[in-house]
Amino acid sequence: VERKTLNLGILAHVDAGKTTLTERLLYAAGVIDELGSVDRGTTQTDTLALERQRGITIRSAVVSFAIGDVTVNLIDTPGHPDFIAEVERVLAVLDGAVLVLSAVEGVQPQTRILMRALQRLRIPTLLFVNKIDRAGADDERVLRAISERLTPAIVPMVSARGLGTRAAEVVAAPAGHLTEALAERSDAILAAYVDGAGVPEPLLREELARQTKSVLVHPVYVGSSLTGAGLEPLTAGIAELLPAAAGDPDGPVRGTVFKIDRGPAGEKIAYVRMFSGTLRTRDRVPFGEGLEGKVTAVRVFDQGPAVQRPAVSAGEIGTIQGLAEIRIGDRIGLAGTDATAHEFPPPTLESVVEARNPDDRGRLGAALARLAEEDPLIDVRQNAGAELSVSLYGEVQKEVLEATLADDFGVPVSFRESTTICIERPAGSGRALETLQSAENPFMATVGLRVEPGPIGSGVEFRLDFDRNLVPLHIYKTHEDFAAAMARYVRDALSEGLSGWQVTDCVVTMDDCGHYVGDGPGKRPGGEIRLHSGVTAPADFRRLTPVVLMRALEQAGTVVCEPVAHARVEVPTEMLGAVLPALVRLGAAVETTSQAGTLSVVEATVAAAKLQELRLRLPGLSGGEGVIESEFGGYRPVEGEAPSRQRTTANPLNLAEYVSELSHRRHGSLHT
Ligand SMILES: Nc1nc2c(ncn2[C@@H]2O[C@H](COP(=O)(O)OP(=O)(O)OP(=O)(O)O)[C@@H](O)[C@H]2O)c(=O)[nH]1
Ligand SMILES: [Mg+2]
Repeated sequence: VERKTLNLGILAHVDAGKTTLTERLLYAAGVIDELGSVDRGTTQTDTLALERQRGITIRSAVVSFAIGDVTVNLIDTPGHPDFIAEVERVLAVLDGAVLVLSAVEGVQPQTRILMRALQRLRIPTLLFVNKIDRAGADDERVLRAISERLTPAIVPMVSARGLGTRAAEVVAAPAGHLTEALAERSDAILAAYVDGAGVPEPLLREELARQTKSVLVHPVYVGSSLTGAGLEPLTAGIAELLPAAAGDPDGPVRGTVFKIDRGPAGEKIAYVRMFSGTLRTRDRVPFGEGLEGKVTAVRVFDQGPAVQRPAVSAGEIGTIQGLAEIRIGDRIGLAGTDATAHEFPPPTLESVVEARNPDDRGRLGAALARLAEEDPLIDVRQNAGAELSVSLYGEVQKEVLEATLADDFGVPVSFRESTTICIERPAGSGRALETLQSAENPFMATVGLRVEPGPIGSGVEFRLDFDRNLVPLHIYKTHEDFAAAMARYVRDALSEGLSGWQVTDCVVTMDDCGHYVGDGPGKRPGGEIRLHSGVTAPADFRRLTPVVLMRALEQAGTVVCEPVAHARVEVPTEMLGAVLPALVRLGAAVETTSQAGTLSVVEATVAAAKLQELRLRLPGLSGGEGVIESEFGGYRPVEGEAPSRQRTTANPLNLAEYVSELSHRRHGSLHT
């Protein structure tokens, strides 16, 4: 029998039982002889000291086991929203997923966020309602919540008995339900069902697998990772209903890096999912943005921990060593990164981090740079005042960073209070031009740029709009190469706008272009400040772009916008009189108020900066009975005075300073 591979993600709201389920699956497959426990800190995943201390997963982890002829590479992910970036990177490499819920808590905020991402990416997903042994477990209620709040396209596979006790167990759901659910999306099954003849079991399973793999339905299992109840049907479902990895091992090499670890000597270990081709030890491969390197070691996950192998092939997950500059999200075999549209919102907080011992400053910078390789979203910044700051999802992530810096890098630090990260959007349109011949242009290039507002959420769109013959093909291979390089320069320049925040939701058009290749004395440009002479080089376009773009932006003006959250606040109705005015005082825009029995639900938009205050005040306002759920809700213009942020680089609007910093940079003095 040919073996198949399934790359399976385990996703859920925090504490639903992902790591416990992982342990249970490894045990059932015979990979481990003894069951570990999250509460004792003895599981196969959750191996970081911090994970064991806190009993939560912080980093995603890969383990491998077999179900019959299927090798399952399971990726256990963190459920805490502060570590959502770990989940984001994993989504790109999955063939299927199990979304875990608790039979007590049911559908939780993160459950909805994750399910939406899985659906957008069309990842076949089984649902597992865990913890049926716990007091308060109610599978019927959770099933209703699933169909109301996650998806109506569910197929209950089992039902539970003796809920809320250690003896809770599951039995197969009646076949009639399955037939009914599948008939909705299959004419053959519908015909047989209407006939009343009954559909043969193998045909039903086949149709269920087809509909699951096509993401038309989501089979739902229930059970307990703690007692093992319901694990058998779930395991069978994983092997049978989710699609095995496809891809040609003889095709071109193509893989995606989703995690980076360090070996004992500090060497990078990149986790790669191969989609096509075969990557061998000693192969030279292109990766990331135009880089290339030689693979010095390959390990492959195959029914246990990763083991040394000569090669990793299409469909497999392996680790590779030797590519010193590899980063998370890099593609291997093909240039570029998988930095497609993000599935989850960016971090909205940032905090200045200081070494407690001033002598540690240099080591802190190096440690943060290394952590940023493992987690690009922490986005380490150093401003003109030499302060280091990182972006964050929340306070738990901050505590974890603090502990990691102290424990793993020997650098005790303190964080300042977190502040929110704003963005800038252009207020109108602007245009600027610098030409090759002009006296004040220190660069050997002509660049004309127009900036206009784009649709909300559209990011930065870049276009070329000038005579194609003007593209400097002596330094860029093709028009496309030039367009891609310019788009990169533009995006880099927009990372700090007029008020120091990232500029987004805009369209930038390059409407003039010029270069100098030394074909005649008449064209030699003048200029007072000159960084180099001779023909136009890519650096001329790279350095001139921020100058022109910032001038265009200055003309357009920008609006500083702050992150907001959609909050759903549930309080006893008699407390509404106290809660509503408090919301308004916090600047919240109340959208709806509805009443269900003795409870009222208020939906409101709140500045992310006020959310923490609301969380802290709610217990007092609601007699300890308020519940708040919140979700990123985009950005809205700041009312009143707009906050600004110190730049990390010289402002291109001050040309003398900008040029002076560039020449310093060339000598490496500003690099950290
Ligand atoms: N009673 C009961 N407790 C469970 C079950 N599964 C997990 N738990 C407990 O729930 C807690 C969280 O379990 P984990 O496996 O760490 O949950 P997780 O989803 O991996 O959590 P994060 O990775 O931090 O999001 C632990 O105390 C587990 O012992 C179950 O089926 N029944
Ligand atoms: Mg976990």
